[in-house]
Formats: sequence, structure tokens, C-alpha cells
Amino acid sequence: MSSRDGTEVERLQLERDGFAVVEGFLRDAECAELVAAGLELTRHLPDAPPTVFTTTEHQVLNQLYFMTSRYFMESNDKISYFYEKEALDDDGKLQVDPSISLNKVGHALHLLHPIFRCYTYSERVKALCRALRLVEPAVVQSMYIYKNPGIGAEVVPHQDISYLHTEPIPPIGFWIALEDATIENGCLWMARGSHKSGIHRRMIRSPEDRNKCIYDKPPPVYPDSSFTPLPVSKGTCVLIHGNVVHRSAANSSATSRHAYTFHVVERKDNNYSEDNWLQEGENAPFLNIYTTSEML
Ligand SMILES: O=C(O)CCC(=O)C(=O)O
Repeated sequence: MSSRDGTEVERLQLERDGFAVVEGFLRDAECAELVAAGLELTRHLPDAPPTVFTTTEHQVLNQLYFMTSRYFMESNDKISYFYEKEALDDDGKLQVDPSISLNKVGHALHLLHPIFRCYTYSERVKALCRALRLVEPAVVQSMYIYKNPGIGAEVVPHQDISYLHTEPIPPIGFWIALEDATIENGCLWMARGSHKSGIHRRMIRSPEDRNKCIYDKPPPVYPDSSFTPLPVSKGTCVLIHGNVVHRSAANSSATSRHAYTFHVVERKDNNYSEDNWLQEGENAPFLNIYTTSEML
């Protein structure tokens, strides 16, 4: 990978709108390499009973309490597989081809997978972190999101800081389109400027059982008119301010919309909440981007 210098533009866009679009962050061949790695993961699905990942279910069934599964809570230091709800029948049996069955894989690809590690701790990511004036940026989690045709579910409106609370400096999502993301196949929709409206709700470890999480409030209702679609071509990196409200629609098209995303937190003079579901562990250190080699 060659290095790409970040500029002031991205920092100012992020500050002004709550997101910034970095076109051409990855080349076509690099996107293809990551897509191949993402598809390869679907060829080695574990025998264990599958776990579904859905954001809508939480809102319908659990107005206040989202009891996270053990599989989810223990995925901080693993490559764990989360299925689309529609991919499984009521007994958890796969109903579709494995290649289109997954919602996402997470949350330690950046540590455990040589290809994802290489792209996460790359010179290009380092340059962008410098442009954002991050002093000790660390990666805390990573996900490969499939959003497969016909089956890829919607992601309901949320702020990333609800899940990864840091203060005073919010986390930043690096969301990289590995395929063209269109309105039809479920691109991101952003509520421009909403990062200036505070933190609307949090998912925290339950005081009664630290192995489970609860929401502190019911989901806020956001008018559809708050959101602007953000179609991007493959290779584009969207920087997402931790407080900006964003969502994505279900994929109703015939094409997939794969993306690789990871979250960066500032470690210098910044508090990472002990109530976050995701905690640093012996096998999941929050490694400094500037000092970590991309080589395993
Ligand atoms: O990829 C998507 O569809 C949404 C991802 C997202 O909102 C997130 O990771 O916070």
C-alpha cells in the first residue's frame, strides 16, 4: 500500500457535518482483496449454533433492555460470525447459501486476520489519523459488513457513541465501501450536523450482570427528513463522528454492498467507559495506530 496524505478538509468536514467522505481511499484491486477475504470467511462457518445480528429486533422487542448474547459479548477478541435473521429458520437452521447468510463478522479482524490487520494499521490510516489531529489513536473493534442482496437487513438510526462511549473526545468510525454503495443496495444515510445534539442513549453493561448489556433509554424517534443518503463508490472511506446519527436501509437490490469498518478512539486525555460492552482484554489490546506494525 502506498501512503496517502490526509488533509485539513477531512477534519473540517467531520467537525462541520459529523462525517467526511474520503474518495479513492482504497484502489479497486485492494477492495477486491478485502472482498475475497470477506467471502473466504463465509466458507468456514463454525458448527456452533448461529447467532443473529439485527438492530430492528432490539427496538421492537426490547424497548429498554437489550440483553446481549454471550456470543456477542465474547466477540471482542475473536472473529465471530453474526447471521442475518432471514437466513435462519426458527430452529436456527440455515435457509440460504452460506455465502449470503452473514450480516457481519467481528470484532477483532484488525488483530487476528492478516489481511484486515494490514489495511487497518496501514500508512494511509495513520496519515488520516494525523490529519484528524489524533495524538494516540487506537483501534478498538472491526467488522466486515455484508449487506447481501435481498437479505441484508436495515441498520436503524443510532450514534456509535451509544456503544463505544468515550469522553471528552468521541470515537471515529472508518467505514470503507468495498463495493459501490447505492440507495438501492443500502448505502449509509446521515443526519448531517446531528453530532452537535448530545448523546441520545447508551448501551451499557448491566449493574446486575456485567456480562449483559441494557439500554438506558428507549430508542429516540428520528424523522426520516433528518437523513440524507450517502451513495459512494467502492474504495471510499466515510469517517463517522461518534455522535452523528446514521442508518442504512435494507438491501432490496440484486447486488451486495460489502464494507469494512473499524473504530478508532483517542487514548490521550480521554476516558473509555468501563460500562461499554467492548473492553480491552489480554487478547484484544487497544493498539496504538502510529506504533503498531501492519505486519503480523
Ligand atoms: O454498514 C452499515 O450498513 C451500517 C454500519 C453502521 O452504522 C455502523 O457500523 O455504525
